[in-house]
Amino acid sequence: KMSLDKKTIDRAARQMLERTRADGVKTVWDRLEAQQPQCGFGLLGICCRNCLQGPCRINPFGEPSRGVCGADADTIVARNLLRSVAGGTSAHVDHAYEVVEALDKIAKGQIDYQIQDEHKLKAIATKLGLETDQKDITTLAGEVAEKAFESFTNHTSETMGWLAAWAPQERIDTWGKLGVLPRNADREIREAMHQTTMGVDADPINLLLATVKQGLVDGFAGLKLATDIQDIIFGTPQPVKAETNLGVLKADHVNVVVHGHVPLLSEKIVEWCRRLEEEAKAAGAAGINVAGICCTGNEVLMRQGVPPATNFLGQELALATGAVDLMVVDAQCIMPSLINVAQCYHGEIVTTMPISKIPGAHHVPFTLEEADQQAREIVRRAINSFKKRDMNRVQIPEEKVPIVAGFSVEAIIGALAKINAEDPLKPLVESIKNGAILGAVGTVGCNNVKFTQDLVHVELVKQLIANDVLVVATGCSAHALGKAGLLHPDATKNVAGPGLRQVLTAVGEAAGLGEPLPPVLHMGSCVDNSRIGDLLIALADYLGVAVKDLPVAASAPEPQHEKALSIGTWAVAMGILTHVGLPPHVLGSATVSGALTGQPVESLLGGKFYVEADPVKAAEGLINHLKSKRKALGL
Ligand code: NFS
Ligand code: SF4
Repeated sequence: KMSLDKKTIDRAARQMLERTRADGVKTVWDRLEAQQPQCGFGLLGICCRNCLQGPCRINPFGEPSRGVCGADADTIVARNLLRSVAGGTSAHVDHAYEVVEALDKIAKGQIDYQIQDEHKLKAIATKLGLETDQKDITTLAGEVAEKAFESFTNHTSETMGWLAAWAPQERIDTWGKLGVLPRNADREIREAMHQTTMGVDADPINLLLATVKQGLVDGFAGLKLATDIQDIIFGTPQPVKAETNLGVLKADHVNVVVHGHVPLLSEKIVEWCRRLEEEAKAAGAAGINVAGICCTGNEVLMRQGVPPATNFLGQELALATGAVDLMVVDAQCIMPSLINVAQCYHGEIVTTMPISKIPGAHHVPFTLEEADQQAREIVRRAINSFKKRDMNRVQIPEEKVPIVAGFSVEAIIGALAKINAEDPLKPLVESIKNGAILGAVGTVGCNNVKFTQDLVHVELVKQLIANDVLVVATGCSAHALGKAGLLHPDATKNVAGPGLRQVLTAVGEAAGLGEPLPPVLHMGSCVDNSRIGDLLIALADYLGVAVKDLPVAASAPEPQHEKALSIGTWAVAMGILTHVGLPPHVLGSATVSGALTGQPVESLLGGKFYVEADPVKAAEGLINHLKSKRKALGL
């Protein structure tokens, strides 16, 4: 049996794992164990079941070397990878589509959501080439929504609008030469499904190029589009203080947990938790406490200061506290096992989307038109559930750690403007030039149960910041770093290297915070990786160089979801070295894995994948990369 300290570095999680073990409740760690040994063909990516003549599998050491149709390992691996990346892309694009639909309905006056950031709406409209003068906000919102819809579905073969408006010309030229400029998201995702069906594409390189195209669809029609529209509707984040880990749950409160990704629902839940306080008090609670899990947790943290309870691997453990009265989910990263854990302890699981149901959950079909009624109904169910809670079975770990989040690009530039109002990027760029800051790394993505939870995120980032690397984080990585205390000014004092500490202290003081900025800037959810992209594009533009030449890198230390693959592909397509703690299932093809991590992809795009499971070695590798980029720039 695996020991608890091999499962997680999070003390609250360990406490809950002791509890589930004592109670005989299975968790994701037990199920991983039950799956051993995992299928070697699957791990290598050399099984195919794309047609009914299969399933076929390739013997990595000899025969058979081809499937029934004649497809070899290179074809099968590349085809499987393209399908996975298209899967991740489709998740982000569908998410983006939903928020665009909301913007469109706001413009038509059909739903009870407001536009919180008119300034951003105008900025985006201008970038899209729309006339903004003398137009009222709703008209403009309708026009922006229309433009956004075109990026999903236009009927021409022109390049996807959201990409054309925001990608640097140098990249557009590079992608154009490779023939990977996407037309529109729906068409490209459909094409990827077609391309990978039986008897279509057998050329691994052609399949890899199609994979790059999916990465661009994800980056621009998924991530960027979702963030832009969410900022318009819900506001652009500004620095916010909160606490994180399971200790944010409150024994005497009704505890509502929002889990999933799309803020359309979670924002309304947060609002109704505030509005129904009195009903909760009448039911004997001290009030309503709302906490977040996974990326929708990040969305409501960034904009509303809602405390994140835990990240991906902690979702079952939150229920094991016996204190969660209701967990409401939308889509993505939701383990079906939640139902069993809730049944053993307490709490109701509520699903809300037509595409995302779980047997045993209560389903409330959430619609934009009736969002308020449905959110109210869900929060009332939570109050009812609280009444049924057995207080003797409540066990909430004490761990809660203070964090600062909310670092949109606008917020970062706002802080820097306090040092130099005319030229806000200058202080940051000067600090990079003079070596006080060595470079920047974005750590993003998931937990994966194959790793000790949070270990790779935390140890990697400690090394980076100690070596004066500025870290920006999103997704479950940001959660992991928050629980470890790295999203807090104290970490600047205690962990950051001297150069980084001095810069963050100066910015913090100038911005009137009375303390340094944290060494890790929490930039939001996984779709908010687009914020990192925006920041890099702005920095490159300022310096007059290409993004691929900046001393920066990306890392998904513990990747799990197909979305992590599509985000990583986008990052590599942007020209960024992208570290992953674990490779996708491609090792069965030397052609494919070699191309992704070597010269072929790097020479074409400027970026490539870098696989390293050991966080200390990975930090070393990333730091060496930053140094070589500095050298090439003459720094
Ligand atoms: Ni990103 Fe977020 Fe977490 Fe991974 Fe899942 S919640 S969208 S996919 S596991 S970081
Ligand atoms: Fe086998 Fe080819 Fe069918 Fe795949 S497409 S299952 S390799 S016959």
